Amino acid sequence: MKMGNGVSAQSSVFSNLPFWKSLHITILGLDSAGKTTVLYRLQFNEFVNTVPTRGFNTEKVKVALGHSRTVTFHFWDVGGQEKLRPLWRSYTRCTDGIVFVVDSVDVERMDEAKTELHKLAHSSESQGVPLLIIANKQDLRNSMTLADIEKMLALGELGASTPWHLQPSCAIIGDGLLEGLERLYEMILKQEKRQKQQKKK
Ligand code: G3D
Ligand code: MG
Repeated sequence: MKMGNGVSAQSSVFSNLPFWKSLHITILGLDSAGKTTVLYRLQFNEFVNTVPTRGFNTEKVKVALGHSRTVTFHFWDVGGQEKLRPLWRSYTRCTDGIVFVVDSVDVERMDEAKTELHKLAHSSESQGVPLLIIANKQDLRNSMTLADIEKMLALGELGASTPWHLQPSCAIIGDGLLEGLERLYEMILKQEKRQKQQKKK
């Protein structure tokens, strides 16, 4: 059997998620937003000192979500420096969900983050892929509120075909991360169901 076509066959049984099912999740965002901190916080459940990501980091992490479900997430943390952003497309081609990390303190670059986020949501590769937007660094005194971030990122303009959730977090201590993943997981299940129903029509 050829492997390449396995994805669509698997997603048809997605609602009864088998225990071995692993979700492909891409972590994106501007450089220094906290992507690598999020990844290693989830992986080791502790704070790890990070260095700027040149290529990408990848980890498989088993995460215990609510209702005693364990889901394996295969995370791809891609560098966010401007020269690396064209690479994002190749990671989002077959992703089940996208985690987009923003620095809640970086007012100056919020507009740049918005541009990249909307580019991503409208690219053909990631059309309809659920988005978990992490408002990171909420521990800092001068962090923007969720309402401000929602407005500055123009999340309301993402369009009906892209499910999204905005999650406040502090990646250094891990606050909000599991909650966010839980929401992402639910959005992925919903989207799969919706796509299955559309195919039947
Ligand atoms: P990136 O992978 O998106 O480029 P990193 O970002 O994970 O490398 O993080 C960039 C810097 O932000 C790091 O600090 C990291 O410790 C810090 N950071 C990440 N998450 C949080 C958070 O929730 N709160 C605070 N206060 N800082 C955070 P350095 O000093 O190493 O640049
Ligand atoms: Mg990094």
